[in-house]
Amino acid sequence: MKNDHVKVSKFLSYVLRHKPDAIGLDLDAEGWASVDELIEKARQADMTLDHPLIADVVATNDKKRFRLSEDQSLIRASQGHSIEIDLGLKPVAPPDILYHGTATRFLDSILAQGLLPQARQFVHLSSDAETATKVGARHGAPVVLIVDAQKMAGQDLIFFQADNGVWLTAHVPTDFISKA
Ligand code: HQG
Repeated sequence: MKNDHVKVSKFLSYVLRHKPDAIGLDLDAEGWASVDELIEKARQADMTLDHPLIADVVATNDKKRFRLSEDQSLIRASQGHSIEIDLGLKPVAPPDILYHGTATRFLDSILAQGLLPQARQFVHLSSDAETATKVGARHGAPVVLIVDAQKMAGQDLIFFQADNGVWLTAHVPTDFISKA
């Protein structure tokens, strides 16, 4: 991503996932904001945005973090929220195995409590170990955990898949976690 795109992506992540109040932005129950209102409220916070820039950031974002409505008038983050919103996702049968990347220093706690969503609404899981390694490395020396998603699904634990492919679940109990 271009430098200015990274800055815009970080700004959008902040206001669409965590703190819309920081710029007085309204999100609806499913996390959508009006693009016009976003542009105006961002301007008041010294962040210059316009429709073509937002469309470009959405289209080229490395993790496809955001989505525009079909008529381009609304925008939301595809996952990663800490605020309470309903993404309106339907439960999906997961692949047999999913991966979670974390930092080695969290291991003892995770192996005692399972994976918790912490500040976010869901535990985030990847379908490949490489992505999980990158996610874990954001927090320190990375370690990849294997989640027995098939066994979880067999016990009626529910999975969702965000628009950008990230797998989401409420909690992964320790029984289903092993080290890669
Ligand atoms: C850890 C990024 C101790 C968990 C990524 C993680 C992802 C525990 C940290 C998305 C624990 C939370 C989410 C327990 C979980 N004890 N630590 N019981 N249970 N943890 O950032 O999964 O770039 O909220 O392992 O790519 O790292 O923002 O979650 O290390 O998709 O789009 O608590 O964020 O995407 O950290 O990352 P995070 P995450 P974006």
